[in-house]
Amino acid sequence: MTPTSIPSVHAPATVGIVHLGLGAFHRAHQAVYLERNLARHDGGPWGIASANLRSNRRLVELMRERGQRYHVAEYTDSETLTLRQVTAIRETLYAGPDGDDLEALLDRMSEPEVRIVTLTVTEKGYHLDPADGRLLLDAEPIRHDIAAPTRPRSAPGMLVEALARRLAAGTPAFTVLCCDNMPDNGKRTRRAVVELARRRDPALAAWIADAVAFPSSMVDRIVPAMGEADFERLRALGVDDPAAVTCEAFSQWVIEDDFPQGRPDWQHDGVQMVADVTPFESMKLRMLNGSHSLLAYLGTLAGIETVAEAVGRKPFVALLRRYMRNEAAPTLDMPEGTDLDAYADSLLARFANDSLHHRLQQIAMDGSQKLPQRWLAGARARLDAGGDIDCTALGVAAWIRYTAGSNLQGVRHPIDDPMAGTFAALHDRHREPEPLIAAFLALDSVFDQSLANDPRFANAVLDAYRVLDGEGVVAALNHPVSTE
Ligand code: CS2
Repeated sequence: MTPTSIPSVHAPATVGIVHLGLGAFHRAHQAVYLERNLARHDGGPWGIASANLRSNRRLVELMRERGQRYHVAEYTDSETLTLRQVTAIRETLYAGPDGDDLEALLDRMSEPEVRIVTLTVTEKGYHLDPADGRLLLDAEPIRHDIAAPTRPRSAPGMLVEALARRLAAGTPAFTVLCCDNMPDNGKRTRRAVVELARRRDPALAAWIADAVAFPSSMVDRIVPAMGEADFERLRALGVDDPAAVTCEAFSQWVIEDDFPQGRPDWQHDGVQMVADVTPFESMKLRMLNGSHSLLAYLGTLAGIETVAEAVGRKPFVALLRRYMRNEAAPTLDMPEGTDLDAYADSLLARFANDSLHHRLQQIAMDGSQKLPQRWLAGARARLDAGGDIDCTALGVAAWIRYTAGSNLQGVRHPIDDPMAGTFAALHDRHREPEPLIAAFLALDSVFDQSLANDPRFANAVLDAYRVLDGEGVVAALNHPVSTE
């Protein structure tokens, strides 16, 4: 394979964006859009300073050691690869409790030149109740940030402290752009920040509510965690870069156009600027992420390791088609001209990209934070319309079985979820399907109780669980539970 190489050639940009969450996704998505922007302008005011708040100090150091230059390997398929050098990230910081860059980060966030703060801190990084979006005042980092607001640990805490400093200095507010997979992600972020600020100073909270814009956005690019085999493949092509990321060629970013302090002209870089991102966000969450989660739990229970391996099996493809056509697409209210069948086809093609080793275990993590927006909101809408929810019910049953910590062959897997302790206790206490399912559905921070108490939903989950646990994944896929 001879990759197409795109070097980074622009003049160094000044920092105008601070990003919280220097993960693989940020480096393969937002930074690539900004790289294009800087290439068009030969530098300019929109370079990025990017920080990790809790983990991966090593990556921060690696980026520094390498002069903040890294590669993004974009695979169309096993034959076609674009290798891009990125230098849009000008500075990396580690502001974890054991790090020393917290002040440097807050200083950066207080500079007048910084006009946008973007975030990819995962769903749980906002410390909001997944079911109803309230700030979790009992969460340890939030309790910490209420007690010691000038030395924050959480992402909302960083935003509140930086905004407080800007207010005190008479510096205009920055715009906050959430890039995590949540519905109404701007509104949710706003809620977290304003509620936390209110604990500190109602006047500060009122200023934030009034002066700070929180546009919502939809982000999309499949960026699996890097494994040794991925680095090895790049080394074989002459790229020895421990900060490299591998991803698919596809990428999409839809942003609500609400940036009172200005923004990059990234509509020329392939970003869709819209008045309302809601339909795009719901489409992506329910169709793409919803399908991903179905594969993650059912696939892992069947002993399958990657997305591409799962969609290489007909019953899984059939399940995804049925789920998308009958349970996700009918709940979406899309702009004129959107072709959801074509979207479903494109998703299946993307999932089949076997150049990506996208591990199901990676997608399976944090289910408690993901299920409400991926499956449960759609299921509620489907039941209200008298429609099917059997694929979703099977997914929920698979998730509950998955949280027992082993697959159907008895192979153990770790449960990476803020509620892992609760799940373990429920599995310990309830050995029979009926009380177990009832106990899980009663978790009101995951399940909207009007859905959990709807017998059509509860019975379908219980039936699916029995088939799955008793007869296996193939039987469950071949005999979908009827919700009639
Ligand atoms: C995945 C997403 O890990 C997950 O939960 O569903 O990271 C997915 O790959 C991205 O949202 C694609 O844009």
